[in-house]
Order: sequence, then C-alpha cells, then structure tokens
Amino acid sequence: MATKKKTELDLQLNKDQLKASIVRHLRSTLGTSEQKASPQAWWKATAAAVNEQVYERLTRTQQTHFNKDTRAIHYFSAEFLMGRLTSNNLHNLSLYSVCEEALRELGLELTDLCEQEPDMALGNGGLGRLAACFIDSLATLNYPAVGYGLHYEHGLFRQEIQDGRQIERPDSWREYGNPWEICRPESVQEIPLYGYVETVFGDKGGLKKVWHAGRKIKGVPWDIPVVGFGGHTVNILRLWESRASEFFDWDVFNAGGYVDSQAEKAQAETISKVLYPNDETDAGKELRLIQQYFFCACSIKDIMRRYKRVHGSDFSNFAAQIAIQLNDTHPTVAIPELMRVLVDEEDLNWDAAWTICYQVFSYTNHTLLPEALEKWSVNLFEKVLPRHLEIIYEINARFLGDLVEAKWPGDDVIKAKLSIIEEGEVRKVRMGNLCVIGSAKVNGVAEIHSKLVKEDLFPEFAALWPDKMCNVTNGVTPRRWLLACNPELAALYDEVVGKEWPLQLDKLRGVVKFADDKAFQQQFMTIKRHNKEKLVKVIKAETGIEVDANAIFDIQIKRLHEYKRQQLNLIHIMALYRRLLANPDYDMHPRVFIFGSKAAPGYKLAKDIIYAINKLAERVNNDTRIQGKLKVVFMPNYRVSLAEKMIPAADVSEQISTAGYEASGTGNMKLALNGAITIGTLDGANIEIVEEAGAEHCAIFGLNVDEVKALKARGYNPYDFYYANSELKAVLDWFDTDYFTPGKPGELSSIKRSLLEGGDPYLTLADFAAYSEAHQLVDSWYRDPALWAKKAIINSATMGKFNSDRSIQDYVERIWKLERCKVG
Ligand code: NBX
Repeated sequence: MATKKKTELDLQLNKDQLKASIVRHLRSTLGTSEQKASPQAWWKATAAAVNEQVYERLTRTQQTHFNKDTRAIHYFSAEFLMGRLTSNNLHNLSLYSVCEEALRELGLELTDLCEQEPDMALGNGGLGRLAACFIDSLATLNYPAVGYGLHYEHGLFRQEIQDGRQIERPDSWREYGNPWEICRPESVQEIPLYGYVETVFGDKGGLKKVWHAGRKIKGVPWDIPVVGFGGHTVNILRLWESRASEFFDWDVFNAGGYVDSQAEKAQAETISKVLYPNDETDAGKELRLIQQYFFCACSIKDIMRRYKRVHGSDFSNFAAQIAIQLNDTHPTVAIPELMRVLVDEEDLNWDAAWTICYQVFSYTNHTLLPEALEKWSVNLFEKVLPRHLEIIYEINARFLGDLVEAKWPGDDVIKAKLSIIEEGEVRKVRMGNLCVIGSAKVNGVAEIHSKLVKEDLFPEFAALWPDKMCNVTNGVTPRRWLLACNPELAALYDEVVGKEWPLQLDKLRGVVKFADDKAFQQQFMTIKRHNKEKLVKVIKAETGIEVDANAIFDIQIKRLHEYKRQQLNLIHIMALYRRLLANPDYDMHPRVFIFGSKAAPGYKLAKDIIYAINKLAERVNNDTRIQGKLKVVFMPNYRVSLAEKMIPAADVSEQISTAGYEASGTGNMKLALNGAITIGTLDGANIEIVEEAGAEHCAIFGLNVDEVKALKARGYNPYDFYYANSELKAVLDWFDTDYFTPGKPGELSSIKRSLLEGGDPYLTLADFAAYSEAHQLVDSWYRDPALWAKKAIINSATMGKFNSDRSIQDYVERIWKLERCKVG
C-alpha cells in the first residue's frame, strides 16, 4: 500500500498526543519516570517531543531545497546570540498553548520548564543577536538559508558582581547536553593550517601553488534547526567544533608520544573553546585569526561539497547559486579561501575565479570606531595562512594596478589609503579594505550609519564603485521580542488588529487610532504594570533590592562602552540624588534606574563604571532621606533571557550614545516595540525610530552628528562645561570623595579623570545639560497618565518598520536576489 504523504494537519499535534509524547520521551529518551523526573528532565523530554515535529519539517525543507536547487544565502558570522530556544520553537510551531495545557495536566508549568534552559550565548551583543534574528526571519519568509559559525564550548562569560565589581566566570551552556543540536559526523571537514607554499608545474602546464600544511584540524558540524514562524521552513544553523585530526595524532601516538598527542589534541580543541569577549575592540590574537579561518574554511568546503554534488566541477553556476553574507569583517578570510579553492584546487584561472568571488560575497559593516576595524599583522598571516597572504597580495596588486591606477593615475597617497596592506613598522592586512574589494555589495545597518560608511569610512571606494554601498536598516524578530516575551500585550494586539501582526508588524499601525481611547489606554497600562510587577520580583530575587512598580522604570541595557555613555546616565542619577539631598521635597516622580551590561574583561574604565553604578546603588537605595524617590539597580549577568524579562517592563528606554558612534542599535527597537519611551540622541536607528513614532513622542536631546563633528573640529574642551555648570562640577568632584566608597576615597576617580584630563572623547559633559532637561520632560509627561499612555502606545504601534523580516526583505531585494521556496 502506498504511504500517503503526511499533510500539515497530520503534523499538527493535539494536547493529548503531545502529552503522551513528552511522557514517552521522559521514559525512553531520558531514562526516568514521572515520579522521579527533575525539572531539567521534564524540559528535555518536552524538547525531545517538540523535536519530532522539528525534524520532520527539517527533512521536508531539505528535500524541497535539494529538489528545487535554488539559490541560497549563507550567513557567515563568528557569533549567533540565540538565547533560549524552547519557547521560541513552540511559538513558531504554533504549539505553545497546546504544550502549556499538556504540561499543566502533568502538573507542570511551561514557563518554569523554560527556565531550565541555559542561554545559548554564542555572541557578545548586537551583532550576534542580529544574526539570530536574521536566521529566524529567513526561515519565516521561506528563504533557503544556512547560518555558519563556531560551536564555542564556552559562550560569553557569566558575570557575577562581588562587592560591586564584575567577576567573569566561564559559561558552560552545554555542560548537561543541549537538546536542540544534532551532531553530523558525516559532514566532518579537515582544515589545514601553518606550513609553507611550494610552486610546482601544473598538469596543464604553467606553474601551480601547493600549500603544505603544518597541521590539520578536524571540523565537526553541529546543526541547530531554525524553525520559521508557521513551521513551514526549518533551515539550519551549522556551527563548527574543532577537534584533533586523527591523521596527525596517530603519527605522534605511534612514535610513543601519547602525552604529546594529547597536547596536540588539547591545542586543536582550543580553537572553538571560547568566544572572545571583546565587542568593538580587537585583540589581534593568533587564536582569533585561526578561529575565523577555521569556521570559514569548514563552511566553504561544506558549500563546495553541496554544489559539486549537483554541478560537478562546472563552476559556471556557482555565483548564481551561492550568496555569502559576511557579518562584519570577522569572516573576511573566506574571500581568499574561496579564491584558493577555485584556483589551487579546482584549477580555475585567476580571472574566472575572481569574477565568481566578488559576485558571491557581500559585507555588512557594524562599526565606524577605528579601534574596531580589524587588522592582522602580515607576519602572523604569513605564519598561519601563508597561501592566503600570497592571494591577498595578488588581489591587492591587481586592484591597485588596474582600478585605482585607472581612476587616480599616479596618486600614491590614494593607493596607500586603499591598499589592503597598511605599511608601517608592523605591516598589517586591513580586513575592511579586503571586504570592500572582494564584495559585490557593502551595507551599513541604519540610514545615518550607511551614509557615514560611504562618506567618512570608505569615500574613495564609494567613488570607485558608486553602486556598491547601500543601507539595510536593522530589525528584530517580533516573535521573540513581542509575541513570546510580552504575552499579554501580544494577546491585546491580537484582539485589536488581528493575529497577522507577528508576520506583518506594520499591522500594529491599526493600534494608533486607539492611542487616545481611555479604555484602551487602561488595558495597555495595566499590562505594563503586570510586566513591571514581574520584574520587581526578578530584581528582588537577583539583587535583593526592593523597588516599587509605581515608579518610572528607566532601563539602559547594552554592552558597556564609553561611546554608549552609561557614564552620562550615572552622572545624571548622581545629580538627581544631589537635588533630593539638597531639597527632600524636590519634585520628581519616583524613578528606578535599571542597568544591565557586561564589560569586556580587559576594559578597565568600563569595569570602573560598573563598580560606580553599584556603589551609587548601595548608597542611594539605603538612604531613607530621599523617601524611596530614587533607586538604582544593576542586574547581574545581562543576557538574552534576562532582556526578555526587562524589556516588557520598561517605561523609559535609554539610547544615549554620542551621535555618530552607535551604528544602529537594536535594543532601542525592542524597547519601543514594548511601549517604552525613548530618551535618546539622534544616532543610529534612533533617527528612524523618531521618524516612525513622531518626534513629539520621544525625548530627543543633545548634539547631532554634524554638531559633534563641528565641536570636535573646533577643539572640544570638557573643562568649559565643568566650570560653566556648577551642578555638573559638584557631581564630578563627588567621584574624588569617599561618599560612595566609605573609607576609600579616589576609588571612583578614574571616571572623573576620563571626563576631564582624558578629554572626554565621547562628549559626555557637552550633552549633560540637554540630557538632564530631557529627563525633566519625561518626568512631566509621566505625571499625566493619559499623555504617557498615548505616547507609549504610539511608540509600540509604529515600530513595524523594525521587523527583521523587513530587513531580510531589503537584503533580498538590494543584495541577495533570492526567491522564496515554499515547503509544502
Ligand atoms: O552591531 C553592533 C553595533 O554596535 C550596533 O550599533 C548594531 O545595532 C549591532 C547590529 O548591527 N556591533 C556589535 O555588536 N559588535 C560586536 O559585538 C563585536 C563583536 C566582536 C568584535 C567586534 C564587534 N570583534
């Protein structure tokens, strides 16, 4: 009898089936029983039951993609900050409430089980989280896509706070297993490193390069299924784990070198051991270059294998089939690697290979900070990747000799600027220049940022290739950042605008007409209140601090960096505290300032700012004189799962970077979508948020990009502001006392020093007065509940543009030229 293909309906589980499946997995997969099972076992059994659905759809997706042989996007990123997957997968499979009911009948709460899951924290911040949102959107929109990255054993460090200071602890997200990943030994790759290059006579005549590797590393792929919303397409995120290659170990082992072979093994496994915790700055470490090459080479091999299975050695379709997006410069080495494979291994001539190469790659820039632009020393490159350095030299020689010479004949200054190689005492490979030269398209991540990429960072490249530079404004997935994290607001929106908004976030515009409606305002603010009450409990549990849900919850959550200006927030809170001490009746609505932030372990000033926030918190929170009008909370170990609890509870969103420095921001989008009012500068995507929500519904302050540039050009002197503003002076002088660190004066002085002697590179003092005024405006708005509710509603309802589905659609139209591939 012919087996009938399962229909969608067959796939959809009901409550009783899911319940039976969970219990079956508890017994047969987890080897325990309903009586004995721990919450963790229940969570894993639930995941296993869900995986039956996931795998069926994954297989269908892969078959469909194979049969249709369509063009696919390969998203190369050193980071994917996935967070937890259980509730996300349940939502995307439309199984969330079914599962909730099934578990309830078993005496369990789904939300409790979800807390068992460790965050998959394989990223630092915005860049890694953006990659996670993008693969969600790609699957949701039914685009054939693979995410490629590194299977770090330890993700971003866990942050503990001890006596106010950040302590880094290792993160062991898979210590007890991760039910969402599948090991694929059948797709293992072997990757060469070190060694030397030999020039030999090729079979077809002419010379040929052969790279003799000094060692080889095994790349083991782990697949994480990426379930699109609606559950049609299940793509994969393929993360490479490094292992010792058997070929190498055996030689050493047979020679009696068991211990040496173990050392080799340990070294090989070091490559994917730990995520570098620096965001924005680059350490230039050998291991990091090896990490980058390792995951790019494994991924290119994987793409080649799949391509050749269908097309053999005919590469004429390669560029039509394969698109690769480079998430910042971290995967740049993929460009010379593809050249190496095509020229050295597949015997294509240089021109043919290059024509393919620059059509395949595109590059996203996420920063203008000079210290963040990756450069590798030529010596290091030569040692680790000798053949790649030769290829880079060849790319560079042809680029400078042909294109640059034709456009600017004899201009050596421009040549030096555009060269991939930076000359100097230590010669360096500029990864940004290599990316631009080797890519079809280069994009920034918000309108203003893309403009600055074009005009300030790469002006000559833009003159050479006017069509290469473009913009794709970032977005966030509304499934995780509204539907899953704010269920009450999601349900309200379902009622008011229908259930399509998680796919078409623009539909929320339909809510605007209720912004003045008293009943709706009340519903909206009641939900906010519930979310705040939940956060009150989390704050108490995590920090012991008691806060009142009647206060304004003012939240700044992001990595700690001077340009993001947590120090501006800090000195403003100190100013408020002074006002309250000077006048206990100082008229302000009670405020809770809440921070969440990790500092790079080597970033001394950033760690000092965390310490100062905690010391200020200790003093303020225990000062009865101010009658609870001011509270300060530093939430330890900020991460995706904590963001999901903080964002729905925010009244005010702090987006206060120095204009021109925050490429886009994505937390700004999540907070506004959940009804927070932005207090921010005209920087990154804030500008577009204000365009959507209306300037009157945001508290914008401070210097804009042009004013920042002008002030810097005039010569900025922070002392001008210090002496001109007595409150600011008093606050800064406070850092030198022991008011916040009893018996230890000077412990916080580094912050004052950076703002005065250090020259205040991010113009904190220049923006202080305007920031303080903006806060007063926000305070006055909050005292008018109807006005506040209206602004909060309008902010949430107008964030449709910042759906990551829209970003992906922009990438598809402007860069990737993909077609959707419906999985039946
Ligand atoms: O990328 C961030 C930007 O700062 C944000 O403005 C932007 O919204 C976000 C997404 O486009 N950049 C970022 O997160 N960078 C890193 O995390 C990073 C990590 C490692 C590294 C350099 C930067 N070596």
